[in-house]
Amino acid sequence: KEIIIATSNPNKAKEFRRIFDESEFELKTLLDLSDVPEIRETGSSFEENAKIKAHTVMKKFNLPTIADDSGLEVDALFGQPGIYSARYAGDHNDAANNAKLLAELGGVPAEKRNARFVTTLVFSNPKNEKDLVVEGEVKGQIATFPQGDNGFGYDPLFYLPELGKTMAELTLDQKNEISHRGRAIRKLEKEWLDWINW
Ligand code: ITT
Repeated sequence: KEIIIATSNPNKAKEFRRIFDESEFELKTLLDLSDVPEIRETGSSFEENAKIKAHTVMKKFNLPTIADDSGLEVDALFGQPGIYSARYAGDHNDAANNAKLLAELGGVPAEKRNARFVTTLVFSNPKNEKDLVVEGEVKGQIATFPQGDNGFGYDPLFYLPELGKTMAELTLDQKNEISHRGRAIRKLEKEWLDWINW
């Protein structure tokens, strides 16, 4: 059974693949497909953007399609960068995004650096009229300097107090166990059995 993950982000793709490693599903991402239509993330929420990605890709390839729209919400920045997480500092550049985040939080003390990662997944299937939508989150704090080489995006700055580590110091499996994305994917797996018409 083929499922498309409507992402061009190789790191998201890796996290999805690990969870579906031993399943009956064959995952394809936008990195594996040609003639991928242009996708414009013009929505004003994670859900709207995930729907745009899922619908654009599902209509083109006529296969069950999951889209992930995700980001970082920082309390002291009133929820920013939020849906603009990928392009916070201009273009899609993790190092520049992290530098900007640290600058914006300059002087903010540890107890006011709370944040969450959030993922909204939209699963759209040609044979189902409605989408399946789930969300996953993980809470943490923004560190004052980056640590760790794993993961991507804001992971080196996302500190998990219970583990005493940043997300970038976790292995792929450890990240998937606690992350917004891992949680959302497992929720989706539970719900889709009652929903999907293959
Ligand atoms: P696709 O739209 O092709 O899936 P994208 O990277 O543009 O890829 P988003 O629009 O959902 O995806 O932006 C998500 C951004 O949020 C991502 O680029 C990171 O900056 C950040 N982000 C999301 N999940 C993250 C994670 O698990 N760890 C670190 N940063 C994350």
